Amino acid sequence: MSFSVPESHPRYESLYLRHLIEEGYKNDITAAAGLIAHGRGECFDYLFDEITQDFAIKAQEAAVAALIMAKNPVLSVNGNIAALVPEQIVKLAELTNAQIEINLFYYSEKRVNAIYNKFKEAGAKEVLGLSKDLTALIPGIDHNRAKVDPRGILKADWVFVPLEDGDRTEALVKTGKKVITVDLNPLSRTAQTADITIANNIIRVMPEMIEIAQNFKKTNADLEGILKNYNNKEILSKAILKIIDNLKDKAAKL
Ligand code: PTJ
Repeated sequence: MSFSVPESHPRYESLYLRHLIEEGYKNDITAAAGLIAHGRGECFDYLFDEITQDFAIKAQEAAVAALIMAKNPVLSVNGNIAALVPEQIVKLAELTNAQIEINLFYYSEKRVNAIYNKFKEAGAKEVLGLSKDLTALIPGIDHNRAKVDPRGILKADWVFVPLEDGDRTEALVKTGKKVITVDLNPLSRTAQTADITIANNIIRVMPEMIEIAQNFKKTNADLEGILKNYNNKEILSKAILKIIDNLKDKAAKL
């Protein structure tokens, strides 16, 4: 499918992202429900003026610090992530020595293979989570998502799970793992359960996290201090208050 919207269109970027998600769907990468999830994300992004807010920068910095310091960091990827930001995931994995593992809510071998190929094309040296490698189980999940690769999520200490549904985050936290999520909805179960919640659009998060990782390395940043001073409840509360204040401001300006 070609994308014919002119760059001069005021909603060009948003429409282009929809196009990527649609293409993903047509190529067996994105689940049908991924289209709905994307629309929900768009709605919350409006409430944040479609820009990275201060609380998101704080969460992104803590997330990068955690991934760099982790013993076994894993970036868990699904169909929406493969459609929107495959190259940036590969880059962040390189910078943080993390593994990339496919883990799908709407599992099918066809989708796993299409997503695997997408990450290989994006330059990934290794991608875990092929169907034949899902030989371990995360307790507390009743569906396919429980199946993981013993080299990846099973032994991970920190797991990055962007655009996630809630029950796996809870199960991962229960097994003692630390979870970083990216979710524009600060009220979602995932957002409320994760150790670090980045309420920002994945399309902005990835390049910003890459830049943060590069800067942290260059400046020898105090990663332990950054992580120690991070308070996710405070960040979530700021995200929710931002929505309230923003709506009040907009209503007052009418
Ligand atoms: O590829 P699969 O089979 O693993 O399925 C992936 C989806 C996303 C369909 C599945 O995990 C799902 O149903 O997720 P949910 O429960 O809809 O949650 C996704 C969350 O991501 C929602 O709270 C959205 O607001 C949020 N979201 C959507 N797009 C973005 C986003 N957050 C950040 N950036 C986005 N671009």
